[in-house]
Amino acid sequence: MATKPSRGAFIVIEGLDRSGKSTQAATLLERLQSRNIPVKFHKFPDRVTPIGQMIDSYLRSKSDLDDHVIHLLFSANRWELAATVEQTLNSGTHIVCDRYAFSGIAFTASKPSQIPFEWCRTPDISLPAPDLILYLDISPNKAKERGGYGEERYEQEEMQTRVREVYRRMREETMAVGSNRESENRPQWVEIDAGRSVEDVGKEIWIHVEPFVQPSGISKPIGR
Ligand code: T5A
Ligand code: NA
Repeated sequence: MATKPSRGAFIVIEGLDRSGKSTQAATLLERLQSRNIPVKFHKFPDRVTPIGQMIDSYLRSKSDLDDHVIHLLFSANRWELAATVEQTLNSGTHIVCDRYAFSGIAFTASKPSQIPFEWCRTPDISLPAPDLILYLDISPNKAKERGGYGEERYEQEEMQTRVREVYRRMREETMAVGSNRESENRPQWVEIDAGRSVEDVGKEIWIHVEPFVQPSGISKPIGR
């Protein structure tokens, strides 16, 4: 049994709808578990909680909500689990998380209602920040060819094209070298070509994840 690290790594998988996030999260979990590396899985939206049920109903177009309201519910859904995330990391267990605050910002900021980017960012400020963001990049055209596309509210090509642009902006902002203290603690954002086979994408993900899951653990405090 591997020893528990000082603090676990918070690894987030992001990307357009059908970019393969859930497939890769499952592969990564198996890889970690087969090496006896302690890991817990989260997924947002977590459709099980009372807030998550409202989100689920909205996404399946069974209910309608103002764009601001649904945005705040997505954020509240993350805040519901923030303390658990922190406890898990501090106990030395890693977290693999399928979507996080970046999805929240990218999707709302891409809506026709043109809610300002800064407004979209605000409710998620101070949430535990990931150490590593694995952004699965795919063209909306290619994503569309994959199974199940078009069943939920945001799964249309024009929307996904805008979402991809917002992800690009967030990547640039996250990776920009700043002089402030926060920049020392900024997450690492890696872009992965998700248009390849499940195996190839999985191999590349592992190359980026391995340094974060060493027995020595993560020494820096959890970011915000
Ligand atoms: N949302 C989410 C917000 O608006 N605000 C928020 O704050 C958050 C958190 C639901 C929606 O909510 C929005 C974003 C979304 O529009 P969800 O529950 O994560 O979010 O959506 P799901 O429908 O569960 O997942 P996705 O559509 O995003 O798909 P995945 O997880 O990216 O893709 P996956 O792995 O399920 O694969 C899709 C299909 O492609 C195949 C799979 O077998 C599957 O059939 N596939 C591949 N095919 C070929 N090559 C590969 N490499 C493949 N990888 C997978
Ligand atoms: Na998914």
